[in-house]
Amino acid sequence: MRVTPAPRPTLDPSGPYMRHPLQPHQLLDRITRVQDTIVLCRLGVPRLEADAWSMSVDGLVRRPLHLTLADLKRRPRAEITSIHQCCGSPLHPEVPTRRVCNVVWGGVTLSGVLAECEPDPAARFIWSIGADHGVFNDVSCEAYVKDLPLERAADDVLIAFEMNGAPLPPENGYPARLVIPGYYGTNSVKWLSRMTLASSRAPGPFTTRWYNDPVHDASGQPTGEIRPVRSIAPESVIVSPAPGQSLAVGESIDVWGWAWADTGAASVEVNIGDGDGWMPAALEPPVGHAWQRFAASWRPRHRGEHVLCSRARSADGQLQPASGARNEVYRVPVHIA
Ligand SMILES: Nc1nc2c(c(=O)[nH]1)N[C@H]1C(S)=C(S)[C@@H](COP(=O)(O)O)O[C@H]1N2
Ligand SMILES: [Mo]
Repeated sequence: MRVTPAPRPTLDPSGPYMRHPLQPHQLLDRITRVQDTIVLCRLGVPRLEADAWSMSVDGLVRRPLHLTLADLKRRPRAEITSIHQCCGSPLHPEVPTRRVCNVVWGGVTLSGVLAECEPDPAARFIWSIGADHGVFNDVSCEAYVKDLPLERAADDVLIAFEMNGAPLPPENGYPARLVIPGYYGTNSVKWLSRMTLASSRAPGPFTTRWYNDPVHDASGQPTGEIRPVRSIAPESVIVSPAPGQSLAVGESIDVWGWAWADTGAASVEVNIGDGDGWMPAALEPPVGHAWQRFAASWRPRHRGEHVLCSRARSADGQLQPASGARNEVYRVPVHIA
């Protein structure tokens, strides 16, 4: 099955493009402003005109669909608030990048669109094909393609055309993109041109070559198997205090930040580097896939340099690791005067 979109749009810029992300201490807003959201374009930014754009839904379906932006907007509008996180470079999957934001997405549910197409029982994956094309890491790509297991196409997965109530900016996928709350951003294909239902995983470097993690057994040894980078692992960042901040000994300080995980964060502990070890933080309950605020109060007793950090545990029991992973603990050095 060919996955080439036609005709090919102009890319501006062409080639990898990203926006420098906010640092954790800049994540002060619960909902990230659109201009501050992360931007990751592996091949470039297609410049699409809404009037000329449409997407098809085809493959193993009884009724293929052809949807314009007006068609999408005529359907019941759905809205979800969700963390949106890049897993980092597919060439360096263990390096933490902390490219994350929390966004309100508006659009239509993928499940509603799928119900209209009447999928064949043999369909197991939804291939999503973007309008971008080009070269990444010396590999030529006809299009950016990802696949989603059909069982994850629950009611919170959107074909989104809005971010925080406004049309998507070109770099975030205008006119329409996929949004899979709780999955790393790489799965949420921008500039959708086609969705194809298939019985197998999609071919292409972004599914078969990059974005696959080695699986480890209970003792930490690699099993030789790989797992697609999908579900977001538990993570937390301290927003305040900021790195390098000077604090007064004996004064009460509110250590706060955000925690998240695909299954929701169940608990957060903070370590204030004052010899007290890990202590529990107060944590908001999970709501959908939005990030959750945590806070702990601390009265520094010793002058000098301290390193603060936090670690989240997900509802399915995974603990944010100290090192060696994209979700490793984030450390905040502070000075106590
Ligand atoms: N078509 C297409 N979709 C894409 C990408 C891309 O390069 N092309 N990048 C992916 C990656 S790696 C991430 S992290 C998110 C980023 O979405 P954003 O730029 O809107 O934040 O989009 C994903 N969807
Ligand atoms: Mo990404």
